[in-house]
Amino acid sequence: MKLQVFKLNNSFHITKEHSNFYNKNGFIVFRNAFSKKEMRELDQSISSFSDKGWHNIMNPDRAEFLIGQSIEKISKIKNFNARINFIEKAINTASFYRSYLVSKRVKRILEKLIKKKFVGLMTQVIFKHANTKFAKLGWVPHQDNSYAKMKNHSYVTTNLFIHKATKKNGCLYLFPETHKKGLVNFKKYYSYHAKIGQKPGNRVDMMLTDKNKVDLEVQAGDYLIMNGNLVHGSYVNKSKKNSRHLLSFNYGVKGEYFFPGKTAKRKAINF
Ligand SMILES: O=C(O)CCC(=O)C(=O)O
Ligand SMILES: [Fe+2]
Repeated sequence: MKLQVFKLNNSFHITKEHSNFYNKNGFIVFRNAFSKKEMRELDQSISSFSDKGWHNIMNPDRAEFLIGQSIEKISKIKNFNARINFIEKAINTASFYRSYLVSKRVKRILEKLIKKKFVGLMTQVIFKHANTKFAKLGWVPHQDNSYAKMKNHSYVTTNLFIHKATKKNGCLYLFPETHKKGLVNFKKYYSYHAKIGQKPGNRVDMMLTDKNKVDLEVQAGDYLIMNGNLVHGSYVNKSKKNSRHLLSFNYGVKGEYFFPGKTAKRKAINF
């Protein structure tokens, strides 16, 4: 199946057609939701916290996570002032990321599209930086809700694409309409903690065919909104020159129970 993307106008007007597409397919991609400049700024601010292999960064909107994932880096900064400056940068970067997680724009899009009130739960940067160890991880078909375990389609993943993504540089692939099955059985496996040579993701116990698969070849600034029960995965980045960074911002219907998770430590953040 070919990917259909929807253009958003400047006032982020969500139509019945958008809601119908989302409800039927379990996802929607909006073009122009974010500017290339915004994507560059988000990317630049997080790059100070990447490690040598460009491992994912969990919850960049929380200073304690940015600092906790940079301990090695911080311990190498011998100069006192430089160390304090680094921590100050972590605090500023976290609030910059938080401002996107709970932005008016996201609130408007989610509430109009899904007609529910939401809270922010977690964020993650997934790099697949060209020619690095972690570029070689491709996620097996999984449902993001296998981690949060929310009822009634209450878990929603959104992805902001920092870079143009293609099959070659590790784009996502989706199986439209699979969200209709709800949360299915799966084989528990590593995700954030996956090591080189492993295939991250809680693989779904479901028959899937390539015929029903959509490759999510997108532009920088595109915005994916996906039902937490939609089955998806991703390719490895084989490109020698094109990195594929994305920001994953995740939400839950306000007031509904979610599983916090040992690593993600989801918590309700009000808009
Ligand atoms: O960034 C990717 O390639 C896929 C990541 C993903 O699906 C996830 O973290 O749940
Ligand atoms: Fe996922």
